[in-house]
Amino acid sequence: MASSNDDKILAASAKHPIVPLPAGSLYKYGTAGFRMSSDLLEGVTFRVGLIAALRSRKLGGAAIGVMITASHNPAQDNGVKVVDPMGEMLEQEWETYSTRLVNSPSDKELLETYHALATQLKIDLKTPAKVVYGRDTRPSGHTLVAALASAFEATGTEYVDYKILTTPQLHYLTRATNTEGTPEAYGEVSEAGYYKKFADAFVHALKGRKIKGTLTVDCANGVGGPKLNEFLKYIPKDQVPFDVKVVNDDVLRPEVLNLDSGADYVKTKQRAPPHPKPEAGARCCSLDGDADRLMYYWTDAETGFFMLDGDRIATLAASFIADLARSAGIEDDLRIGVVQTAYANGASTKYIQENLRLPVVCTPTGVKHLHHAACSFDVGVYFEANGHGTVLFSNDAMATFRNKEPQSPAQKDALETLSAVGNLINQTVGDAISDMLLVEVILAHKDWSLRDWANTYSDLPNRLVRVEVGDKDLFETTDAERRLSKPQGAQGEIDALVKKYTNARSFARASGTENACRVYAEAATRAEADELAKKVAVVVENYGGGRGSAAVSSA
Ligand code: 16G
Ligand code: MG
Repeated sequence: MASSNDDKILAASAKHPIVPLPAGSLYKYGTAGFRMSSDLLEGVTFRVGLIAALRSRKLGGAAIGVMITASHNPAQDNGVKVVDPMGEMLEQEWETYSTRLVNSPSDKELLETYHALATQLKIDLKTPAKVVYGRDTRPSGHTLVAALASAFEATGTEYVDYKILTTPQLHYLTRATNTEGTPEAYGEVSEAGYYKKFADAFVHALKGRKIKGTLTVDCANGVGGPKLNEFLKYIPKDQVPFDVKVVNDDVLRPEVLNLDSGADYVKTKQRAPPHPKPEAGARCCSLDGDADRLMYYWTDAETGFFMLDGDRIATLAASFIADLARSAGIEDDLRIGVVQTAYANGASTKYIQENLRLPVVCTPTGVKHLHHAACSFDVGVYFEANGHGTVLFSNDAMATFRNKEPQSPAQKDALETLSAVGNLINQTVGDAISDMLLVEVILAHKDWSLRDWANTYSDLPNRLVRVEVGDKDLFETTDAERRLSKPQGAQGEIDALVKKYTNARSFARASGTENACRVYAEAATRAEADELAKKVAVVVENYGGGRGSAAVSSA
């Protein structure tokens, strides 16, 4: 069993040691991979490199992606996650294998677990393997990619270091690498290929329509800033005037990353970033630290601050695509559906079902669940309220747009727009830059302002509360996280509270990213939503072996 690679793995592991955690704690591959203070991550990342190499060998040498980012977390954090060949999130079972390998207590046990996994999963370690990787702008990224490279050298794995990328760019490159030279080729295998693909689709999808006014884009001082600036160079300005003001794009001072800016700030604080102060009525949007979430908003004297979140982007995209499908005469051939989580505002769900007459599926939180559910439609629109999402088009749907014989100029126009929209939306994962282009295209087609978009329906007032509990693992959910199955009795108390309010809904779940529970409540009025959230938070605290009072934040 022992091979020369074993000595190399042992030697490399000794250079990137794992930091022991306090007894009873484990490193865990969560909804966003391993994410924590960067001081703890070097050994973890080396071991994730071993997993990525194993995964590639398991899949006959298909390229696997690894992204180093902690998204909207503070600059001192970092994270590492694995991307499957078509750009999807790592298959769920492999999260468990990753957790097992990463928690091996010593170099020797690491090697044993590595071989045990290879045997269990019938992986021939002589199969070639390939991994492509990138990192965001965090300074700790340097050390972490060096640990990855060590793992690939030690295991004889081919690798490509794409240096600084947004998360969706790494997903794009993973898929492009694996589809190169096939009929499903996703695009040129380079960062420039990404810009070319989306710039070209943007021009085609606009079909001569004009984008009005200036769009201000807050990049959270993250990797989205330089990448958006680069992207804009690929737009033929003479054909498509697109006036974009890029702000908060300072990536040279790590301390400003995600500071009072970005999509997560806008969503959780429900306000515009204070710097630079947006002009009254200006069309604004924010990306998060790794450019996979998007929020639109404007501020003016009449309305104050108004936010258009993931639910709004989903409804805008779904209504646009459904209208195009009707104009193209293919509405009966195309199953269009929307995927949301329990956090979607009830008003958006009602609007999709009753006004757009489209089916809605609710899944647990986390991109992989939504993505999976969206695959069951010909056109699956999925968005989390936090602004992460995309639209998936099946190969059949794309073929229909290309091959259907149009019966009129209007049908031809609709089919061409659908094709371009299919190319414009990143098929691998939610992508703030691609989503932003989609929103701009739709607003241009409809000749809508943000206010017109906002007028489609009224959100129910809602509140999100973070509750510190002794043990969040006491809380187990069912029905796509909408009900608690454990602890016994808790759901009954929540139901009794919800009944007392108008149009109300509330649920509690353990966070997948922090040691806390989250409570969401919505109701007909702001006062009712706030009161219900507070009362449900008290129930959660009581059942969770309470630890101090509930910390309330708006949502
Ligand atoms: C992660 C998820 C995001 C989810 C969030 C919920 C991915 C790539 N990211 O950021 O989709 O909304 O966790 O956090 O899946 P929570 O479990 O702490 O509420
Ligand atoms: Mg992100």
